[in-house]
Amino acid sequence: MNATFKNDVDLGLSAPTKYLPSKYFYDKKGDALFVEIMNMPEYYLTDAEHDIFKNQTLNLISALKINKTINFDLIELGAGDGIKTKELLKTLKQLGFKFTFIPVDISQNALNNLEKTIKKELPYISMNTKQGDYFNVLEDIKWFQKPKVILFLGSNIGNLKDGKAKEFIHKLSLALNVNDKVILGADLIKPKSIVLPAYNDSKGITKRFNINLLERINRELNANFDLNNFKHQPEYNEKEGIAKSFLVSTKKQNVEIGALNKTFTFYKNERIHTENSRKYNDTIIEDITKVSKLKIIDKLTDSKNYFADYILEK
Ligand code: AVJ
Repeated sequence: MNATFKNDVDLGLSAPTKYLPSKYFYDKKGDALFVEIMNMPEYYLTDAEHDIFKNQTLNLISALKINKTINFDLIELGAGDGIKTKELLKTLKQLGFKFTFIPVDISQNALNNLEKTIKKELPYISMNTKQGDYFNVLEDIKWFQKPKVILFLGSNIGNLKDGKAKEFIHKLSLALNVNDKVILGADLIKPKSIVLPAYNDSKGITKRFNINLLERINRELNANFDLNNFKHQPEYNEKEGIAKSFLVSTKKQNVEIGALNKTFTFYKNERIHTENSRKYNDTIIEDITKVSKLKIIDKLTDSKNYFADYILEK
């Protein structure tokens, strides 16, 4: 894990246009900041998808067309704090469905937190956690024997460029059997006045989340980033439907990364691209899924029409 982090940091900061992969946001501190992000008023995504899971639980379950007599695996990719999923777990159990909940996350810390809350609040749920990168985990779940329902919520797919997202959906479909289902959460394209504040909140939580990536490099790779010399810069292009986050060097500076034995130079106003958060419409989702064997069989949206959960079937 640390070896790939080190290599990825080296690759990204040596590139002509500097970047860092957004998956490295999620260390212990990043997990806690992301929970804060999900709770802030500007971050409408969580409330919108929660609205679907809370107020349309029965529609969601019937769209999945699950056979009540057969045990299935409910596998969540990128589990987070589970607030939305708990609505589904509770209702499935009440209705007498038989399943094992398998949350997957890159962060073992996030999985431990989730396991604690589920054990406390829904002790009757059978649960196995799995740590790993989404792409790698697909290789393992391919061999699971039971029918599967995959949850890929929160517009987590939005961190992937469309090409990567296609590849991911294709790989996901290869890990599934005929009739298996996917709930794919996608934030919908909407005006900048709504999207941008979600990535530029008034309390500066997103800024801390972004800057934590540099702090993590300082901590884990023995680097000397001066955090005061970088600022958080979010952008949203409404036409493209992509929110992008950058860290901007406020002056010319050198940064040493001990673990790499290298010095990196940042020019004044030079940017490090740290994240893409793609927004969607039906056409984009159709394009991303069409190369795979997954068919869109249903779509649920929240009351404000901000967010959609697409139901895919193999
Ligand atoms: C977890 C990838 C869905 O892109 O909206 C939140 C992460 N980044 N604020 C998103 C995030 C900055 C989030 N996803």
